[in-house]
Amino acid sequence: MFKAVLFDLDGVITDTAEYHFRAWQQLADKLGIKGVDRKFNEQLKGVSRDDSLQKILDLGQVKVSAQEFAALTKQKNETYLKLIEAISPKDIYPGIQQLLQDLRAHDIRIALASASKNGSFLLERLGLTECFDAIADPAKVRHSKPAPDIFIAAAEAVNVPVTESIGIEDSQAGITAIKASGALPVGVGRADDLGDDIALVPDTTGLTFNYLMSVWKR
Ligand code: B16
Ligand code: MG
Repeated sequence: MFKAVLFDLDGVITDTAEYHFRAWQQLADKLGIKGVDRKFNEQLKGVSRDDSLQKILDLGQVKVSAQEFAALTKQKNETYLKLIEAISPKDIYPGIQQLLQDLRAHDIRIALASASKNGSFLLERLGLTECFDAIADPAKVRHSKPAPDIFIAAAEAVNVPVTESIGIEDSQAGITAIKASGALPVGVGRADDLGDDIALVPDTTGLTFNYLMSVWKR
């Protein structure tokens, strides 16, 4: 039996992936960079704030100074924070609360493995902080997704070997990170985006405790 579940946040627990996308789109528009569409956004999901901006600047072949770079990431975060201003427990994706309860009832550890520096704030706003045994700090890991560091840190934070953990992700970068960590990946999304070599549910209603058990036994 698996001993821990390592959750991504944006796009798995709630729909903030959409707000990250809109905030990046606004910034790209201001910079006159075209092509930050939903397809391109698949490359940004799960990717840190700095790495996301770099990908957008590369797309537009735009170069900025270190100072401008910092100002742009600040601007994006301010836009994002405005977009999530009204977020509340009603925004938790369907099935997530039940899954968290079932995991707790079966004594499975629960950790957050989000790339987002807004992760703790969001869990608080969603009323989910108490449901988590640990929150891995993305500011403290050396390499961000697609590197495995945040998933390894999340498993360590709950004292479970990462190989006895399931990681849940909605992003290409995150699935790569889970695979590299040694945890078992479960994707929320489409095979076209996440690959056809992993357990996949189209949306979070498929993320039941029984489903995770069936995936673990495969
Ligand atoms: P922040 P996740 C990731 O969160 C998002 O998918 C990604 O779009 C975002 O750039 C990254 O967090 C950093 O977020 O700017 O709030 O620190 O999917 O790993 O939960
Ligand atoms: Mg995500």
